[in-house]
Amino acid sequence: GNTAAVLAFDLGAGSGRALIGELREDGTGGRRLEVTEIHRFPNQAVTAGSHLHWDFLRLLHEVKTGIRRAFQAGYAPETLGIDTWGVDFGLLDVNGELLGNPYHYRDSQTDGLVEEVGELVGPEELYAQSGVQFMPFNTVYQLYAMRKAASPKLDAAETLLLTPDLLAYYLTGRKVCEFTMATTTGLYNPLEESWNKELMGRLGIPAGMFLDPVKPGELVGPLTEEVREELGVPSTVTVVAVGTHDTESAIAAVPAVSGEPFAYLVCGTWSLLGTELAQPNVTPEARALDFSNEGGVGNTYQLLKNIMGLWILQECKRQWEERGESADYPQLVAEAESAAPFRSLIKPDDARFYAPADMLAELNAYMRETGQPELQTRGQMVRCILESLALRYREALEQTEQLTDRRFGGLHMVGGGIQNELLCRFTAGALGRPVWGGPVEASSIGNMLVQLMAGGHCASLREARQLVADSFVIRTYEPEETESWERTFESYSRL
Ligand code: ADP
Ligand code: LRH
Repeated sequence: GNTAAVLAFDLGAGSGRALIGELREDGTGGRRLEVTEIHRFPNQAVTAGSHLHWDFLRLLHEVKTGIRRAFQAGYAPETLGIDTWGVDFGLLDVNGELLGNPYHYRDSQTDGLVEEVGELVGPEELYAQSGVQFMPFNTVYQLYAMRKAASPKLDAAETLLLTPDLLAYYLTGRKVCEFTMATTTGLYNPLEESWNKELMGRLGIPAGMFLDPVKPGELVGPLTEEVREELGVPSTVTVVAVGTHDTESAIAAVPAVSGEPFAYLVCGTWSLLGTELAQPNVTPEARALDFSNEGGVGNTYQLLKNIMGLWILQECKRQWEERGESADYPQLVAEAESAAPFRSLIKPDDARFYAPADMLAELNAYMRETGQPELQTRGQMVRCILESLALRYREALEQTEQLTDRRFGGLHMVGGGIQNELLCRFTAGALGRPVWGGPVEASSIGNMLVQLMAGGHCASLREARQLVADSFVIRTYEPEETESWERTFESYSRL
């Protein structure tokens, strides 16, 4: 059919949202996707004892609230889909009950485990069998941490469900493992297209709790009767396993329609920069540059670099607000814009910025250690973060080109971070190439696109991306000040 309504839930590390997507005929033979936000909620991590957790039940509650509101507002979505951040999971016991509260990926239980597992298994082997960048939060390290702590939950677990699948389970009663999330674990072998049971055996991770992955677009099922009664909604809505990893949903919504290879940056809490491939690239070159191969929508693999991203700025903002200062994003960006350019730089991926207790102090410790002037004002700090990210994007784009023998004419930027137009401008300058910004709600939109494909409303990923290009304003940023950026890139590279 040519018209349809779908409901997307997109849960990021900082906030979650529910959006309705309506496919409409535009009166001239074309179609448009119209998007309306119906619910938005914070996602706040909670420290309990010595661990950092997600507030999973609260998130389930907010998802249910979103479903209720959609129907109350008069929409009748055919399907709904849920995408979330990567790597995290819950464990279910034999009765299908959740064993404890899911851990937050920034929990310190995985400190030092990249090195430890590397020594046990060999980094070459680990990379060749997973194609995943060595990040402390990868599911493999979280499960190994639980084994080392002799967690009884591991032995009691019958099924492991990654976060979006866990939410879908409590809505439908059906347990599935969606492919794009499976590839973030470090335990899935993309070349063999199967779970790496041998690795699980070596690390003491129970192999029996993993379900065979299903591809994006598979139907999970209708809402359970309990959920329908609780929310007062009809039985017509079906849950679809979309590209349940938010990054993959966002990439599905990149409005690249030329048919040529393209580069993208999914810009949110994290910055994911890369390009789309038909097959994973697990060569020693890709390992040396520490790139990930993440399973994507539409039989793709995404060769991408996970960059620390706007997390650094989020943490500064949180600290300023905790001190009682007003610090909304437009204000911080304006202060950065009035600060002097190219004063101080950081390497954003330095492990010290991953989970410091005091980000502001960490930034200045970095300045002292690298012989740069300390950051005295908020504007200087924000400017330093944004300029450094832009330079890091250039480095990662060049590495992507090196690994793929491709040359990109510009960079597509999507996600919440592109509301920061200064960052888009800086990125165009640092690259010396245009940046195409949009859409902001890329994960939700990509989530909708897979639902539309599952419902027979869109024939292919290519057609779906054309729909994005036809429906949303994409803003072009031409490079400015390229000579200064070029010089600064040299200083950055010497850091
Ligand atoms: P997540 O990865 O949590 O899903 P989002 O895609 O929602 O993240 O993007 C969140 C980021 O977007 C924030 O860290 C912030 O830097 C940026 N951002 C959000 N709103 C604004 C705004 N009004 N102006 C500038 N930047 C913004
Ligand atoms: C971005 C993201 C990213 C990583 C991280 C844990 O939201 O999904 O791709 O996996 O979160």
